[in-house]
Amino acid sequence: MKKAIYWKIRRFNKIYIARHIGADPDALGSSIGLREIIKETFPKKEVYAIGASSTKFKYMGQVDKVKEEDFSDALLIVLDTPDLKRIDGVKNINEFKDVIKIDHHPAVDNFGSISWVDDTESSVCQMIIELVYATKFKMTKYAAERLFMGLVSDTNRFLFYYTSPKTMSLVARLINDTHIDFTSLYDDLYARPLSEIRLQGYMFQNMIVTENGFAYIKLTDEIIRKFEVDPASSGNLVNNFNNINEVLVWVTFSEDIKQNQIRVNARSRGPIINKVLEKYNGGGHKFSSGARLKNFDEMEDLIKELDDLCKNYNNSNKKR
Ligand SMILES: [Mn+2]
Repeated sequence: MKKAIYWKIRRFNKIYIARHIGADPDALGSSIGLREIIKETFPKKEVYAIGASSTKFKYMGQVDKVKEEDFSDALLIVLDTPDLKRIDGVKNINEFKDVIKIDHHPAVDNFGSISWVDDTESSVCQMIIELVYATKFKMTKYAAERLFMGLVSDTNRFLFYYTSPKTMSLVARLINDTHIDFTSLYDDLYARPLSEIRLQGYMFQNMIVTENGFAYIKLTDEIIRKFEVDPASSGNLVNNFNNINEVLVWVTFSEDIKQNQIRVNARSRGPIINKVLEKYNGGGHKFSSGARLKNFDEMEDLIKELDDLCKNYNNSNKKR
């Protein structure tokens, strides 16, 4: 599989690397990292990392501005994106001559003449490191930093369950080979503005926790503005609510006036939540999913369903 990916990339002179909308460090790190790796290995190729640029994660590197042109002789590589509709910057993958999919989410749409999908992988950054070490691709220090940051971010500093011995050995090899100063990278990844910390305090104080262990917080546009953050970063705070004894599943609902939708970020430390979120224009991993709602009315249905999920989970675990 990895060798086939290498040979396919080798065959194309023009390559576009895409990832999901609402880019996170894994999406940015894998696409920008892979761009640098392909360019280092094949300096004559035209390689672009596409999708909207991210101010929040600008330390991950620059994306390329490309005009919608003729893609008919180009290869498209889609990273970290399980479904066609969430590919950032690509309306129709059929415009490209060929497509490769590399992802660690449970598959939603099957696409690509080569599709390397493995949901036991911690991150797509991990998969790119593996790809380099299994082929003749050349790693660079810049790419290694991006890949390290994406992997660390997606595993929440090696905390999540899909962190494996393979994760650890790949990271050890990466650091050994490239001598990246990895501890200094944490400043970029984890330094946060005071406004966000204050919002987090508000969320801890005001989240509602049901007797079944379901916790949620509704963040209206008014509150998000008051704390001077944006709907995306308020949603990302969901990651800081793990390890609470009384909470099994927790969700943030952030109102996004510009997009006219409610961003839903959900996490779990037991019940499998992605199947529920899929019904609400979303999806993701078993214990980490998201969705988009049209309005706060839809929120009530989702709250009910996730609360019931927790209730059933508690009941079935009691019986054992
Ligand atoms: Mn990812």
